Amino acid sequence: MADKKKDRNRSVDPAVLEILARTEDSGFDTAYDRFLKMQPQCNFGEQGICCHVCIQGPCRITKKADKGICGATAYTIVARNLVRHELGGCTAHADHGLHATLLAKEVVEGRAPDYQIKDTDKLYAVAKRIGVSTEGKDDKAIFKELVDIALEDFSRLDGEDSKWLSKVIIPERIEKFKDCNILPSSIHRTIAGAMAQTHMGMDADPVNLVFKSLEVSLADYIGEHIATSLSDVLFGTPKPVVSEANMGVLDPDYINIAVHGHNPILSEMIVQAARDMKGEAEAAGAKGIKCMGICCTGNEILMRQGVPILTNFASQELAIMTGAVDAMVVDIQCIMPGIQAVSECFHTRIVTTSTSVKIPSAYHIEFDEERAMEKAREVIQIAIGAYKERNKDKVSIPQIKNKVVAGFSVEALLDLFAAINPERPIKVLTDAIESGELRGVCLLAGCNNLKRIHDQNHSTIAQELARNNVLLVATGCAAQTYAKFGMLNSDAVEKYAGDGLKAFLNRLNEANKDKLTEKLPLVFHMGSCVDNSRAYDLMTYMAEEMQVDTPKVPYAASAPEAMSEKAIAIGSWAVSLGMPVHVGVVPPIPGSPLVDGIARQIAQDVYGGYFIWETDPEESAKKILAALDERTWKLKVHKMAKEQYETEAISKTW
Ligand code: NFS
Ligand code: SF4
Repeated sequence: MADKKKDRNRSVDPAVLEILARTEDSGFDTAYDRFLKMQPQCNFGEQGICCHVCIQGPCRITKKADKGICGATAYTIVARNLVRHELGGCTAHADHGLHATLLAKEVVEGRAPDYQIKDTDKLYAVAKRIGVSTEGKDDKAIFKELVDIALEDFSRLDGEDSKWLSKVIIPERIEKFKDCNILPSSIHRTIAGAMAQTHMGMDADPVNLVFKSLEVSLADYIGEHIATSLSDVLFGTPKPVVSEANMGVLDPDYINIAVHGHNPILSEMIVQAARDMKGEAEAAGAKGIKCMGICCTGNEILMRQGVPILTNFASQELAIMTGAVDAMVVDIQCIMPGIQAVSECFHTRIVTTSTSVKIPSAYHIEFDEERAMEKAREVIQIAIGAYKERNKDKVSIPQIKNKVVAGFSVEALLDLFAAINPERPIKVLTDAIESGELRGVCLLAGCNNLKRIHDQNHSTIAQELARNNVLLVATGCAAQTYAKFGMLNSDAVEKYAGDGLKAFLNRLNEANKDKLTEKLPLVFHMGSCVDNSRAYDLMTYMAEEMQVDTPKVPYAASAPEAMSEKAIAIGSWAVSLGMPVHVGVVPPIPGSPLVDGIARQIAQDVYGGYFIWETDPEESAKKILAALDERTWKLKVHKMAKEQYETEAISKTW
């Protein structure tokens, strides 16, 4: 059936297409197959007007029944579902951030001997930002104070404002959040309050619920910022690094271990243990052990260790279908349960490691920070055992991989800029925007979603924006698309960048030529999804340099193929922190025109940021460009007025 084939081939990744093509009728059960079986998907769910908050439901809003059994209308149901989606995202990031904080506590207390403070520069920088004095204290004492502040930000119950948030965003934003009463006190307090507020028979006011959703999103931001900051101290702040990406990184002569999930606490140890256990691998007949990443833990170890990217979210099962993955070691989040069934057709072992992520029939090695290296070695032993059972006849690896230059933390970017302007590095970027060389900055973030053709929105939107001289930063599975597609290297600059972007990057290349081993890429990979906090730090520094509130900065975000609840939480904080946020998959909101209107229009009046829903990639790029141009144009007008009339024409606040 030609049509079925066309639909099943929902990807523009050539490696994925190759695997899909040769498994057309072999009965594999992958996301690409299940997506087809799932059609048509329920329209009530898609619109957000299905409620099952209580078990009188599910209640669906129809022409005949315009209220749920309790009397909840579409706007209540949509807004309440939105809060609950964001809670899903916020709790995931909070758990991740808390895990990093608790590990940091163990390090300080000497209970996690395999980890240490790796980056003292970052420790000092975070301490300075959060307001911890470093005078006369040793590193552990400083780290302890930071950990205490972070723990308090998770657990405070006395209603005091979040300390972490108030230190990392500009004061104008904090005032704004206080005005609207959405400044979180602590992450767990916000989560509990929001969950209670969405219980049956609680809040029915859509505006009040939307404000709560924004408070939840800010709690999400705190969790992310803590996760990134403490991970950098523990594992190092990323610097430019060269690697490669896509299925061709699998090597039939090696034991191949895919690490999948989100948590560097595990993957860092696996990578280290794999290096140490080369001898065992050779004894089993392999040339050694190769680690490679899927999803955000892959981004973490790419950024810090140069470990290659195997694939991104949508195609995680297909990686196993190469027959060359000996073990897929997973921690938390974005792990499709479907990997287990696929793995059973091969010798591949799925190893779960977190007490909150278990998959029936998979191996489970409970990770333990106090015995981290020992546990990592146990996991690798499983991979070595599996390798001995690998069936060579089943191995078929698409010979596709591309060179990747990644590792662009904000610190790394500022370091590049400092080669041109050592006193005020960020001015290199803001000047390029003010002069019109660049049209702005866009953060390309987020997942894959089978509702779209896998990787198509990601790649097309980035190419269009680059052609139009937008500086691109990327995180999450979006960044992995660019890695796989050869868009994280300098060849891509030649191919896709407009003249302004080319000139900007060349100037940086020239100024840093003694330092860089590779020319700069088209898209700057900033890390995992929690590292969207890096992307907002960059916007904050730009706002400080330009002396404006963040909504005036020509900086947009796009989640071209958003899927997870985490993406919804991220999109919402990006809006409340002042970004125009494009989403390439319409979230379940349009069932209430009122809530939809708040998200797309009213949010702008209040916060300066707003959502843009657009599924077509070319149209998406146009809308993002228009959003950036509006801001650059306003900045120009204000600047002219200021010069002409010597007035403070540009107000600092939104
Ligand atoms: Ni972000 Fe990363 Fe990927 Fe989406 Fe999942 S891996 S945390 S949620 S799917 S980008
Ligand atoms: Fe239906 Fe109201 Fe219960 Fe929701 S809370 S399921 S709308 S009765």
